[in-house]
Amino acid sequence: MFRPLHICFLISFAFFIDPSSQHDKKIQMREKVREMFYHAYDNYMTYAFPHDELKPLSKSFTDSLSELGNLKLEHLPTDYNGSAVTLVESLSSLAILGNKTEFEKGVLWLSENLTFDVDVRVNLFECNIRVLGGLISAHLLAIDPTNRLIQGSYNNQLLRLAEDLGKRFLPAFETPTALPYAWINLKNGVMVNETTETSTSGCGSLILEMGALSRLTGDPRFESVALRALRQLWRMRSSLDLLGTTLDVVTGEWLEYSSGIGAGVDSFYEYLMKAYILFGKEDYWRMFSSAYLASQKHFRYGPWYHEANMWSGKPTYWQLTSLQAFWPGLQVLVGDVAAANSSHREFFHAWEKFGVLPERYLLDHQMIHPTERYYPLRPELAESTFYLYQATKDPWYLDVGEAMVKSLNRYTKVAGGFASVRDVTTMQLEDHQHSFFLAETCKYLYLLFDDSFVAKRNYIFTTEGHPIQVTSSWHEKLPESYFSGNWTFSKSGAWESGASALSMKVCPSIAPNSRLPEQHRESVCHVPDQKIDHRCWSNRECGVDATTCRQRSCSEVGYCGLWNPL
Ligand code: DMJ
Repeated sequence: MFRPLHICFLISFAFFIDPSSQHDKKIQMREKVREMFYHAYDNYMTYAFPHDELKPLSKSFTDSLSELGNLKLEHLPTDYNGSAVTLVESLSSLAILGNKTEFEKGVLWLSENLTFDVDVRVNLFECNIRVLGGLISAHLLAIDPTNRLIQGSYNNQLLRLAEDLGKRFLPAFETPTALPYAWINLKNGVMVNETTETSTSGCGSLILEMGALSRLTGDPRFESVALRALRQLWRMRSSLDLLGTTLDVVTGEWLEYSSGIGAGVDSFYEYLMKAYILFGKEDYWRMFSSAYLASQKHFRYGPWYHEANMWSGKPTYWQLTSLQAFWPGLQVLVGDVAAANSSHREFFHAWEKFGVLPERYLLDHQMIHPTERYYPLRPELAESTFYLYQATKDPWYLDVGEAMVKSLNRYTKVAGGFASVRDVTTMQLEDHQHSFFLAETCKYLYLLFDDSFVAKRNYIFTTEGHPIQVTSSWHEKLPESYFSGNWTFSKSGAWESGASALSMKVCPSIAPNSRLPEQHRESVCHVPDQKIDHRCWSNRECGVDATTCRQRSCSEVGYCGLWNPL
């Protein structure tokens, strides 16, 4: 039976040898990213810590853990000093950068000072991925004997904090549908007249952190509520296996029928796949494969993804959004490397065109969205670039990373840190350095140029970029030998075929072509582009698209793709 390629992808980290020409460049770029990280981190520590996030233009702070709920500072208790969200978010990156001293300092400070007994309303999803995920990942890194990040002074304090936070989440799940409220007051539970509206990603992407918390504490409640919510969400899918974007947690009714792979839904797909990798339950795989197939059938248009109505499958919005750029990374885990590559090129093309990625680009009008013109230092393109480089070792992805590093330094670096871009057409800046810049953007760029942290080890990264090691004791199927060097699958080179059974299933079956041996085809109609990097001078060099079976053409900038409308 088909198995996705994530297993061999994960264990293939160690088996590539870099030509020496790439080696020097990677070291040089790695050091540039290290500088970026510390410029952002040091400024946060100087001007914002222990508050949540840095305002790099005014060299001040914002308590975003609560502002994630649009709650402004005046609604906060006057003695509230924030929850050091950026420090929590930075720990796993500090570990990856090998800074044991700063990691240890951060862990000990949080152990002594962090409290969740505060009268603050927070967004469950954001607090889960940033704070709970950050604490769990840092705890796992702190107790990992191979890292030796902490010298004797660590007694599971971060895990105790995570457990306390997890317990404060539990009242959110007390709804008639088992779907959690989107907002929770950390001290008082669900507030009177709390909104009952949430999003698919909001209630469908809690399982990695809550599942890990249960495995680590032995308290099954965290995993159980997150799984119950996920199953309920899946039961609400349409006959096309599509979900909407927003819903009501009390009535269980969909509020927004249109959805895609971006905002409001994105990490729902990601967590089904990653939960399968981390816990090995067939259930996750069954849900993921149906959801993924539906996304390919109903959202994919060549290398792009539009939105569609969950009941009819009819396209609704034709937009490329910055959040969608995580999708190629997910596709690498699935084994759809060719599809990942073609979409990734589109996102990078947009990055090159504007200098950074605009939040929303209207594909049908070929213009940036009139109001969503910002780039808040998002990590998704760097994340996909890292995965694609790991899967292919194509040096082109290093060039992509280099271009991104250049743009970030050129447009967003200021004396007080890195600032978000308010408008990508003018590069006017905004006074905010989001914590995910340290948790994800810098981390994925660093890992692109130096993957020693993941070499010979199997991690999944949460949607906020926090690593959690895949361990056989949490996994329903992994044999003990999985970690000790059973590399036969990757050594056989089977991963290289680039096609997965999933992509075969979504591709229509028409007459086979003979240009390519069976094992190198993505589908029976697939004719590959002449050049492996899809570059071209003319249409003659372009093949037939695997999913739609339509002839690809050469774009103005010299890439094969489905550029002509139907
Ligand atoms: C991050 O907080 C997470 O990756 C989340 O899933 C959505 N995207 C933001 C950063 O863009």
